[in-house]
Amino acid sequence: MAHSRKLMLASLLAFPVAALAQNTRPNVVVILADDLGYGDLSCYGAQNVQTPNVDKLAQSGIRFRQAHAVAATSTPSRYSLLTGEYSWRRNDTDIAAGNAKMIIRPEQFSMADLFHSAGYRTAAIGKWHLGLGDKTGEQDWNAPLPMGLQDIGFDYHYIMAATADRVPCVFIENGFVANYDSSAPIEVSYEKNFEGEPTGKDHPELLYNLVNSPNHGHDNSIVNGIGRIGFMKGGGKALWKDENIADSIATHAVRFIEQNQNEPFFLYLCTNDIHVPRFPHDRFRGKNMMGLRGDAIAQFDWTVGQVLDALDRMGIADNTLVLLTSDNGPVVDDGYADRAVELLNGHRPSGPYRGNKYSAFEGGTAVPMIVRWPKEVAGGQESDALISHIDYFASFAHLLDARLPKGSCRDSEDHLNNILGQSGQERPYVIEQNLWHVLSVRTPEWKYIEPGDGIPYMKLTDIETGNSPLPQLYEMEKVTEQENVAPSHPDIVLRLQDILKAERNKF
Ligand code: NG6
Ligand code: CA
Repeated sequence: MAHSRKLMLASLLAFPVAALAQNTRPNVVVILADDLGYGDLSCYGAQNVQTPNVDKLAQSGIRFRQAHAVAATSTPSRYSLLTGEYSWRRNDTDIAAGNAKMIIRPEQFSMADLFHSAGYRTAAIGKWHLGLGDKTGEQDWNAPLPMGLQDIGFDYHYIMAATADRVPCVFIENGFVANYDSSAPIEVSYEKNFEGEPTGKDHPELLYNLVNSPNHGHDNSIVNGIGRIGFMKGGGKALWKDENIADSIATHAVRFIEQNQNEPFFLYLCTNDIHVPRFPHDRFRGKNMMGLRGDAIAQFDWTVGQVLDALDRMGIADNTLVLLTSDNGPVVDDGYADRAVELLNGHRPSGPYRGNKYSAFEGGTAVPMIVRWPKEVAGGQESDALISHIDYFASFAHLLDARLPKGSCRDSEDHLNNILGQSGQERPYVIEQNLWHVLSVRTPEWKYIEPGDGIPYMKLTDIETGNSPLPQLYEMEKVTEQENVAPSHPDIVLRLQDILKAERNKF
């Protein structure tokens, strides 16, 4: 791959990055999709579904071909992005329950703190999945939460506590349940059901919107005719309707943009799409050949369009840096009988890569990434620079010319030059984490997957996990990680093992 690395048109951009911060303070909008694969957008080769808004963004910006999330699942991936610290340095960053405590604690300097301290208005809208409140399982959902996103730098938030398939199925706005219904007090447990409440397991006849896939769980509480993970009671009119989630998220994002159009803002916008349960609004249904999974992609694209339209309407698109990416690779059957597998029709969610979400193979963490900033970045670019979400933090710090507190974002390196499509020093390797905490080192040419004792194949989701008791080495020029060449390249294995060891022992 090394010989094909190029930054098309990048040389058009002659300004020194360091000179930017003083006179240009762009708004920054990070759009983080959920479980959207490398091959799921039409600008990344998808043919069974069209994503015109995302494609337009790519045409007027840079499309990255070697971008990586830190982890192959949501919570560790988001933790790393928002803190600039690898999730695997901590043991409490695995897929969080809906009643997990705040994983990023107030004393940690977050990406929102970075923007907030630089004078930006900051917001988190959409999926959160990084815990709320100060103690796991002890939140009182009927009162303002004692610890929330306001304590880690967000001026405004309108979020789902975890995922759409986990209780509580309500939005939280500025630390309190949105549209709180005092006639239906909320209780949440991940241990036991509440007396008299039906579950998907005992009352499958009540799953009128979406049935769970066999053996996948998702059969605890029933909300909106869909089984969830975890138990909840109450909620009343605060309970979300899955078909309206994208509208709620887009509406709040657009409102935040409108209200802050005259000051610099940072918007961390996390869609629920295309995570399960995939239950998009009627108006996105049936327009592609892939069923609900394709409809959810179309709905994601619509959300992107809403944001871009708002920026245009406010006349601020020119000086707004939009960065679109996904938290981890794709999954087809992730727990609901939505016919996603049967209707793929030849579509390859992870593009050319092996493995999907959860996996140590590239499909787990290779994600789409698009950057657009019309004022400073020429459109129509493609980049093969190796990028990791871990570096967004230090790169944004550079963009803002901000000083960082000691010990903050300690794994993050400044690669603003690459993110803005300029040539310059590239990250020599990225580190990837799978669901079993197996780490890989990916360089432009090689991929080393450390040995691990997890299952090699996840039957539930039909995913190759990349786990093996043996060290694995792949030539990435071949992309597909088929032939383990570790035995014939002991020197390279050793070099990549050393990198991993050094990273692990760094702090
Ligand atoms: C898994 C869920 C899956 C999804 C995932 C988290 C089962 C069998 N599977 O445990 O449906 O919710 O967690 O996905 O319950 S993530 O993208 O938020 O990390
Ligand atoms: Ca995810």
